Amino acid sequence: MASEFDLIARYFTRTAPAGLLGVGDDCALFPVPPGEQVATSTDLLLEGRHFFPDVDPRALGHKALAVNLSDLAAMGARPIGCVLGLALPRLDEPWLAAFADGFHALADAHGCPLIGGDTTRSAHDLAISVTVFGAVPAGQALRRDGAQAGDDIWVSGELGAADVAYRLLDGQYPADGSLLAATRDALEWPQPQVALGLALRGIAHAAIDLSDGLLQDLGHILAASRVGACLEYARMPAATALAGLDEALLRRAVLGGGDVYQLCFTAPAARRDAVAQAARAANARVTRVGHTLAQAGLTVLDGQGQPMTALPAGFDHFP
Ligand code: TPP
Repeated sequence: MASEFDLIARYFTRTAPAGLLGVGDDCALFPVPPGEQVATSTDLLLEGRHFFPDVDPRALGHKALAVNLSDLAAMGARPIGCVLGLALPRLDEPWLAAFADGFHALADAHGCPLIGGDTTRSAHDLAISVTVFGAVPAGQALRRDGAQAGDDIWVSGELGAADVAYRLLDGQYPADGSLLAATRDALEWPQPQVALGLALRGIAHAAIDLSDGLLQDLGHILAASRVGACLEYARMPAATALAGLDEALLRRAVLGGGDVYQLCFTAPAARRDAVAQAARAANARVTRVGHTLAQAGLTVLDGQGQPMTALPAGFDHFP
């Protein structure tokens, strides 16, 4: 029978990069370059609420870190390292090995080594908590409160696929194997836009990731920055896989669908070329979807230029 220490040694201990003290002591240690601030964020993932019990453990390991790296991306912070808390209802070593593989692969890809954490047995469902640490030059973080009236509003990547995959797996939509195959990676293998966040430092006025859906998350930027916005639905980068979807469901997925680890950001209209260049450098797709206004409120224009009514609400744990 493996002890907690065996499990940690087997699956979660890697040689820490030079200059860091990783797994093994009571605390991890990492240096912060002079003139930089630490950016930190934590996300809890619960079975049944954030993921289905039968999800591929490799994908789950990837996503547990990805949703946290996405928060660093939204702030324009460079990853330093992460810690992992695991509450395991049972000991299933093949499951744990696959989970650790998915986690470490993304950690390696982003230079964000696992430097500590805690593993316990749980009498309840599986719970995963990841905390990331990043660094950003003092005063240069992308925040929610920096948008100015007249800014362009941009989103990265495509919208809507994760919401559709979730509703298919949840049985809210009739089974559709080809639609699920075309949308599932967006839900289970999100790619955090860390390089884009870094490239947007000094260009974007404000940024956020779209974990709770475009309208809700953009709403946070607008509230913090005390501005309003007008979006054009026809400009939205709806995922190509959703081409045949019913129009009302498509709107809900694109405007309200959560679990999208892409960025929404604002930038001055005079910096469009700089935004395009940043996106190229980061190998990211960006789309201009509207602009901010001095007057509070959020309007979405339909294809005919008319304000849409009954806008979707976005994701809420306590609806
Ligand atoms: N139920 C399951 C089983 N899987 C899902 N992916 C969802 C529901 C949908 N869902 C879960 S969390 C979430 C969504 C859309 C949004 C993000 O979660 P949250 O805990 O609010 O992350 P944060 O915004 O704090 O980063």
